[in-house]
Amino acid sequence: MSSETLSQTLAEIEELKKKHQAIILAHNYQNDEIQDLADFVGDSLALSQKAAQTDAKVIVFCGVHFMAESAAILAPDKTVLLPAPDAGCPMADMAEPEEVLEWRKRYPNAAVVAYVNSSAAVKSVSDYCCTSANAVKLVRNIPESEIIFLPDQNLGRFVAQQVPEKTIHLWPGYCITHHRITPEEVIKIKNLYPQAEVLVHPECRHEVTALADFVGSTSQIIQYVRQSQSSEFIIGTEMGIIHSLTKENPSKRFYLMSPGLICPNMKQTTVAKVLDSLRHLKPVITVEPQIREKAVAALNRMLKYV
Ligand code: CIZ
Ligand code: SF4
Repeated sequence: MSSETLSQTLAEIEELKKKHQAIILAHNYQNDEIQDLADFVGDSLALSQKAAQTDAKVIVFCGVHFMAESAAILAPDKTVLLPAPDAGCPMADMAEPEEVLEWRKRYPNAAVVAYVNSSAAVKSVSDYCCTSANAVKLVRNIPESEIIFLPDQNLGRFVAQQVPEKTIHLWPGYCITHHRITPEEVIKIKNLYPQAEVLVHPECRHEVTALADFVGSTSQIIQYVRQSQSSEFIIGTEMGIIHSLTKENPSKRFYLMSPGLICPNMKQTTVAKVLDSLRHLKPVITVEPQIREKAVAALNRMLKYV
């Protein structure tokens, strides 16, 4: 898109936002230009909460499908649009509600903790939801001592290390983007930038998180950098986060841990698709009322313990 076309498109987006009382929410992993045009940038829970609290009638959710579903669960009276309707999450697809029910039979005393990266249907057959920012705290605080953690085995393993007093059954899912990083890559980049602090997401493998100075969600990594005295950081999560980090900390330097840290689904949202979704008020993401009711209960149970 030429810069003239881009500014025309942005002007039209602004006009349509006013006309439809819409706000644009973008995940930390979105393309830079999407983060720049958004009203709020954040992690999936913060964005869903924003969706629930805002006076806007239309939410344009720049992210992947399960995130727009979470917004629809928490803001059922609003129209939630997902400009990139094919943007799914391969990890969320690694758990189906029928399988969860089978695991429940296998471990009848276990509580099911579902990472937000799961479908509304999976959340509806789970006891609690969690995010990567609060998974450890939630698992530690809930009364149950036996837990089925799904779908991310890496986040589950990280939680199990921090909460050794509980028995955690790990679902075999993983994020194709984070799971790909190898410890060899981390060692190589650490040798290149020996002064840098290493910050990684808990969706990375255990062998990778073991080499980090800090393990946290996107919001926690952003907060860590804000407070740190260091001037260089190696970042082990999806590359989109570098945009906010650089904007907020122009004098600090950021090195992406691996060139493979790119989520193709997150990158499906474009400025043209945002415009299109506001023009046609489509595609709308909805959640069936029976599923929504149970999923919202799992989300609310999370809020009680974190
Ligand atoms: O919950 C989110 O937004 C995800 C998927 C990652 C993170 O760490 O924020
Ligand atoms: Fe899913 Fe991984 Fe992409 Fe997040 S980064 S949306 S977990 S595939």
